[in-house]
Amino acid sequence: MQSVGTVSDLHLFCKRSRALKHMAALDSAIAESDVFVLNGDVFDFRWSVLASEEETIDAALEWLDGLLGRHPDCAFHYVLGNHDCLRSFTEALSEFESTQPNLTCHPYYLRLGDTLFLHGDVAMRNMDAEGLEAYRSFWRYHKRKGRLMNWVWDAAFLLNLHRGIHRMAFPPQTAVARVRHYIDSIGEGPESGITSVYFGHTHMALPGYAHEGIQFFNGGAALQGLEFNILRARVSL
Ligand SMILES: [Mn+2]
Repeated sequence: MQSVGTVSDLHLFCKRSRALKHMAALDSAIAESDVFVLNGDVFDFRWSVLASEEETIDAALEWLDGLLGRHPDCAFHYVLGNHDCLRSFTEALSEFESTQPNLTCHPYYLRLGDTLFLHGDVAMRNMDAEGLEAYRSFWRYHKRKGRLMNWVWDAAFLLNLHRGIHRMAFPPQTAVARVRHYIDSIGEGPESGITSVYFGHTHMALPGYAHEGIQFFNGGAALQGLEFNILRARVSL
């Protein structure tokens, strides 16, 4: 058994992110983990408050460098999400990865023994690998949103509308069935020995949702007004 921790949807650099409040908890969780999975949307290039894309890339790598440096004995995995799969960032990240002994990056998913980690943007609709590729191709070249849209979302968060929006878009049964559809399509379903799946993206915390032989877990999101959990898995390798 290995102690594996995971977190998703920190949305660092988005004004509505509350991730910085959770840094001490994140460091403690990593200190107790042999393996730690960053499960996508760690950084938010769509809503970055920094001056430019380049500045956001630099700040993201600096943040990662600090994190990896503080925990040299932990094996980190970074599974990309839709908000951090920007081509310019993933190119810089892959160069950075080659200089880091304890970091491995994964564009779509990571399997550790009987457990699968994926960001969860496959919950948008029923997707196979090709469908996810099509969805991601939009985000790879996505430009940062301007002040007006940022203001609209600020207002939605103030009024707490975002909670209802996520709840309506992703009822647990629907989200989990779509994630299941994807993992079956890539041959990583229960027949292949998978028993647990960790995903994020939907911003709806799931403490363990049983669906046809698999337990699904979601830590929620470190955004204003939403439930957020750093999760711990016991993975048989
Ligand atoms: Mn996402």
